[in-house]
This record gives sequence, structure tokens and C-alpha cells, in this order.
Amino acid sequence: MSKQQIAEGPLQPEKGTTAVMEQDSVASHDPATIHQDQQDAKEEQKSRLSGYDRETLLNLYHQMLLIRRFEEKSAEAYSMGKIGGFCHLYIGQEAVAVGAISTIRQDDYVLTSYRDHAHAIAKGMSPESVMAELFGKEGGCSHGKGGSMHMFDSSVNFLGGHAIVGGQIPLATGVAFATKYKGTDQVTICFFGEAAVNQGSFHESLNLAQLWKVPCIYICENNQYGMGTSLKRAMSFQDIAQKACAYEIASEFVDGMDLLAVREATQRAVERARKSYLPTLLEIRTYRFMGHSMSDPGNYRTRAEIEKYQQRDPIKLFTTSLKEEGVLDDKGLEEIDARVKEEVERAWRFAEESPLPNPNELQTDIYANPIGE
Ligand SMILES: Cc1ncc(C[n+]2csc(CCOP(=O)(O)OP(=O)(O)O)c2C)c(N)n1
Ligand SMILES: [Mg+2]
Repeated sequence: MSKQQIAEGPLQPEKGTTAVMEQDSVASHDPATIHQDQQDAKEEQKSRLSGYDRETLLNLYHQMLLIRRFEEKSAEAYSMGKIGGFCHLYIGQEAVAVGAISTIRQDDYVLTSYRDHAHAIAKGMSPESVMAELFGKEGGCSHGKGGSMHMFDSSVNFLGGHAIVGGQIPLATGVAFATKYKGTDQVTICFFGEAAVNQGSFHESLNLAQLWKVPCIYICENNQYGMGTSLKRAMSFQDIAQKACAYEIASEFVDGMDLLAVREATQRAVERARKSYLPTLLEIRTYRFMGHSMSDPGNYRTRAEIEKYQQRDPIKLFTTSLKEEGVLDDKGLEEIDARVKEEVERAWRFAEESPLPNPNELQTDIYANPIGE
């Protein structure tokens, strides 16, 4: 990638950094194709490992596993009636939040959609405060009044958790503008799903981001579905990264099942934002293994399709790469597994034991005056 391109405009997908998962098609469910695809993904990831020290790799692995087990425990809590309202799980997409957020500093900003538990934890919020929020308890990050879709913690610059599709995109653009205005070198990462790309707020934000040169990294987590509607049925032109051309913004396609590919693409974008105040659009192709939310019957896709992507499970892929390259053996894996289990149990206990919010607190932390006052 030339400096010229970075400074001036849109990038074409780079070879070697852009192992793009094909959009789904029935033909690609063939077991031989799946096997080959798996082998290629593993070899590509292994070729990246040498650039990392062991501690960094183990931290990344630990975070992905923590988020996976946290989400599994949340599903259990939901089915036991401990969590009310909506609950959107992130299982299958862990490499995106962990890979991207691991490249930024604590004083950088992150905003995301309602599928937000993973981003909150990856940005530094404790599993306790996230689980207690899910349980609607006082110990939650929003004192139990936000719930699953409204994780928020300004002390780690995690600015939500937004339920309106695409609503966080102009907010993130404004946050990035503010940091530039103040003369800091902070960057902002804005995550959103591919269905948000059809919203005007996406296009308006990208237009201003390039016009005003704001240090914002727009990460489209393309999991191929917006609720039960596939991307193909909702978007006339589906190469989302290429939409950046309309605004002369740099962009890349990234394989979202490869943690290290996500990390490296985000690193390039962060550098561009921090040093040159330039935005980037990353289209990260991924897949959610669970339904849209806990109440989704999931009858819009086949089991074969889900199983195909499960073969590319980002955690399984990373585990195999680490083992085959001798970074971690079975004993090491078991140790991390046990540590993660204990962390998630602790979060559950904390949420259980935390009191319900005091009814007197109903009107604190709200912007509008109650009706009649
Ligand atoms: C403005 C708006 N329109 C519709 C909805 C209802 N809705 C909730 S989630 C969703 C799909 C979003 O899909 P995507 O952006 O791909 O994110 P994903 O759920 O796949 O992470 C829709 C249409 C909403 N919350 N906000
Ligand atoms: Mg989606």
C-alpha cells in the first residue's frame, strides 16, 4: 500500500491481507471445498503468527475465549429468565471485536450497536458489570437500567451500545471530530452491522468524515444477515468496502474469522487515523452462529450453512494455529480454559448477588424532565 494511496484515496483490496470469505452459496457447502477453505485459512493465519510475542497471542486467545464463554453463560441465564428484554449474542464474531480493539489505547473511543457485550469487555469493562447489567441489577454498568443493548462506561471510553440501527455512526463521527478539534491523537472505532450500511446515517457520516478528515475507523461487521434478511435480498451492490470509493475513503475487505487479519487491517487504519487524521472503512466478513437475538427461530437459513461457517470458527482456527506452531499445548489450553470458566462464574455470582435498582433511582441519569415538571 503506498503512502500516496493512504493520503489520497480509496484502496483496492490488498493481496495477502484480504482473505475474503465468499458470500454464501449452496455450492460452497460441499465438504471438500469446506475442507480446503479451512486448510487455506489455517495456513494464512499461521504465516502471520511469527510477528507476535507469546504473551500477546495468549492474551488475545484468552479474550476471545472469555467472550465466547460469557455469551454462552448469558444464553443460559436468558433461558432461565434471569435476563429480560432483548439479548443479541456475538458467538462466531469474536475475532472482530478482539482483533480490532486490541490495537487501540485505553483513551481511544469505541461505539457499537446493540450486539455489544463483547466490545464492552474487549474495551476493558469487567465481565461483572456487563453480566449485572444483563440481569438488570444495580451493580451493572448502567445500574441495571440499560440492559443488554446499552452497555456503557465512560471511564474506559466505551460509549455504547446503541439500539437504533446505524445510530452510532454519526455519533462516532462526532466523537472523532471532537478529539481532532481538541488536538489529541485519540482515534475512534465505530462498529456496525452490514444492514446499517443501507441507512442514510452511514453515507452522511462517511461524507463528512473524509471532508473534515476525522480520525474514525468504521468497521462494518458483515455477518450476512440483518435479522432474518440476507444481505443479498436487501442491498443492491454488496461489496461494502467499495462503497468507500464514493467518499474517497481508504478501505479494505478482511476475513473476520482470522483474528490476526483483523488486527493487522485495523492497525493500518489506526495508524492512518492517528498520524494523518484520516478515516477508513473496513468491511470485515464474519458470521453469527446464533440467531439474531435470543427470540429468533432462525428459519431463514439452513443448518448446512451454519455448520459450514462453524468449520471456520475463529476460536477453533486460532487454537489450531497456536498448537501447530508450538505456542500453546493442551495443558496450556486447559489452564486458560479453567481461568476463563472461573472469571465467568465470578461474573454470574456478582450479578446474582447484586441488588435490584432502588425504585427511587428511576429518574436519575435521564435527560428529559419528567412529564409535568
Ligand atoms: C432504525 C432501525 N430500523 C430497524 C430496526 C430493527 N432492527 C433491529 S436489528 C436490525 C438488523 C440489523 O442488522 P445488522 O446491521 O446487519 O446487524 P447484526 O444484527 O447483524 O449485528 C433491525 C432491522 C432498528 N433497531 N433501528
Ligand atoms: Mg448483520
